[in-house]
Amino acid sequence: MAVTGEIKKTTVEFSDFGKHENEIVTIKGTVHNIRMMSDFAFVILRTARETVQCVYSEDFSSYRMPPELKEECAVKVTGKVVAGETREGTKRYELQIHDVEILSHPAAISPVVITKKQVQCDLNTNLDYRPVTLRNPRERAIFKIQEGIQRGFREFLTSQNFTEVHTPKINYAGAEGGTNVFKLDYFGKQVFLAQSPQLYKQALVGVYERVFEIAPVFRAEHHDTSRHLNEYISMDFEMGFIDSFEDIMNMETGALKYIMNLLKTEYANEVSLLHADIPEITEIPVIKFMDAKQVIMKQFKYQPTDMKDFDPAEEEMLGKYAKKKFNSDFIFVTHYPSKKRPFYTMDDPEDPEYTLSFDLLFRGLEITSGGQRVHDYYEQVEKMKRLGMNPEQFETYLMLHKYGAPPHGGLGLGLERLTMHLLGFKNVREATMFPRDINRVTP
Ligand code: AMO
Repeated sequence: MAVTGEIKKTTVEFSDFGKHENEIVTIKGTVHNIRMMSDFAFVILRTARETVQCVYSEDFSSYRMPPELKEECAVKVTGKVVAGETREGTKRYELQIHDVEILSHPAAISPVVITKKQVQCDLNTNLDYRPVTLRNPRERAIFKIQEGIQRGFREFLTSQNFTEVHTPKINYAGAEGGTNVFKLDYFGKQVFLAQSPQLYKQALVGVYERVFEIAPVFRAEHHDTSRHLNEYISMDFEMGFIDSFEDIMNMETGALKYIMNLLKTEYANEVSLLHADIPEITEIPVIKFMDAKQVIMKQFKYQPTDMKDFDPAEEEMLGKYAKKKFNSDFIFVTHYPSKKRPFYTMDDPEDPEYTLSFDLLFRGLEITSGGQRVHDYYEQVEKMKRLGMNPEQFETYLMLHKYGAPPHGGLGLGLERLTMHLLGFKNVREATMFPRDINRVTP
């Protein structure tokens, strides 16, 4: 026997029903729902991205629906494609059932109702039964949208001559500092799970000039909040030969415009199913960190407890400010205080108390951090020492600087956080396929 790579199709896709009007076709899928009426029945078939209405009636054929045909049976349905009309006057195709071949039977009935518009349970139960609850069309649309975001990021950056890379997740050092790093016993040696690809994406600027990565990263967050996960997908890029950190903000704005457009065009069904409010981006306003603090204190009459960072309430205020003043869902905040930014961040030569860095807020939530990096070897070693770090522990990282690095910078964008606010969710777990948090490592 030999295989040729040719994929023979014996069934049709729902998206091709228009080409088969009034023809007999066969389609594969899973029985999502059976609704019995007095003298006919609707069998709703779930396919990869759609639900297909199949109609059973003794008028259509001599086929009789067997009692063992149940929800979640995998089936092959043969029937006639007929066109009906939607309320909007467009054609809606359905299948008049002539025959159903049952390919597999579930062993048990789903523990949660997934056939209604929304999964009928609380978030915790939804997450407990994720392999099943994700079958709900609305639930799975969330992660189709997430696919679109990643695809847009990848397509846009590839068009800008970025190289896609994968960096190790078992690391010799924590990249972001702080205490939220998972320690791992690696054959008797202590290593860490990657908090971000930071050290490697910078190294790769010396190789490819422009790189990006979409991959999981790990943060040992010890608290249970609606915006923190212990494992999340970080969409990172790093680019060399920048003139200033504004180049990075421009690249991100370009990527976001591309992503939103892709969602509107190629994910329209999911966007409509989820009532997603896709933002219009023409330009994104920029405000300096200290000016943002002034806005918070003067316009919102709020007294911050920390003048070096924002708390979630302050981020929300800035979101409102951006909407009201600039009609923008996004706002870049630049020049964060040096004390709050990691060791690789370049200080502002005009005022070293602040950095050439930024965060991007989307509808009042931080979704990105980024900035220009230190590229000079001596400067980086000196900054590490100033921060109480031992440069010898970062010997491989410092090879970039020691053996020559162009001026560069980049950013990290949290996929789940972007999805969360795009879809108007209150909890980041709703935008996470299989969340890991302080209380959850299953399923
Ligand atoms: P930072 O640590 O700010 O920066 O992370 C970047 C973005 O990642 C998301 N994020 C999280 N999402 C869910 N759960 C978490 N626990 C979590 N922590 C962070 C946020 C955040 O804006 N190396 C830098 C990026 C860079 O400068 O290139 C970094 O990782 O959306």
